[in-house]
Amino acid sequence: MTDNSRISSAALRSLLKVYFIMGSVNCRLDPSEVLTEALTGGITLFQFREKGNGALTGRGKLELARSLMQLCRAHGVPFIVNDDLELAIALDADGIHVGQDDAPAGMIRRRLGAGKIIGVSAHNLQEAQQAIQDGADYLGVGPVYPTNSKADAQPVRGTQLIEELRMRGIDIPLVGIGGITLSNAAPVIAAGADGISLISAIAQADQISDTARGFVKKVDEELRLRG
Ligand code: 3NM
Repeated sequence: MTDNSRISSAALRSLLKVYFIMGSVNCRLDPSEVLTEALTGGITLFQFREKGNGALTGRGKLELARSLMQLCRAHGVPFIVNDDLELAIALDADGIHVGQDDAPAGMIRRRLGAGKIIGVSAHNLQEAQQAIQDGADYLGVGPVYPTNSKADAQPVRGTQLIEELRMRGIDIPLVGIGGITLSNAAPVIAAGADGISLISAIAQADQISDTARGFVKKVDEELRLRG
């Protein structure tokens, strides 16, 4: 994205449909191969999240990030960096996703620039309201279902939190995250999410591109049903 104006909600909602998150520790195959397959399958947004036991740091992390960003660029899919503001700036990434312990979105935007996408994880109504006030572009809401991909995950919320946020008039673009698979994705969209965010269901799939394609189809169907 070369434009320096803030992304519209409509554009962001469609980018959030199938939001794949991954780092080297999540992959059985080479990360570039995993991401290439996922892009071929039609993922709509990608987040580089290099975290957990054995995660790369320093130069190795930077080099992997750069090569994954190039793959995203070649497919026209925006590249979001998890947490690491300096990395996002160094790469001129398309955006950043931060948690509750990180700097507020407004402060991040001043460093990154107006045109970048800023996502914030929210686990309750108050965190969602605060993130919106701070200037987040979208929320990640979870964990919807039990997950093995995040060591410090909060208690499972089911789809109720998403429903509650929508019922209270929170209209910001939003994805559900945590333990989402092809067989439990539909209720996340029915609850009011614009999309789903996943690590293991895609990164660990036997047929990565077919699986990603399946998620795109499922989300499109559910969005149509929701009307
Ligand atoms: N954030 P999987 S749950 C990165 O609740 C992350 O904020 C969560 O991985 C949150 O799709 C989660 O393999 C892990 O369950 C998602």
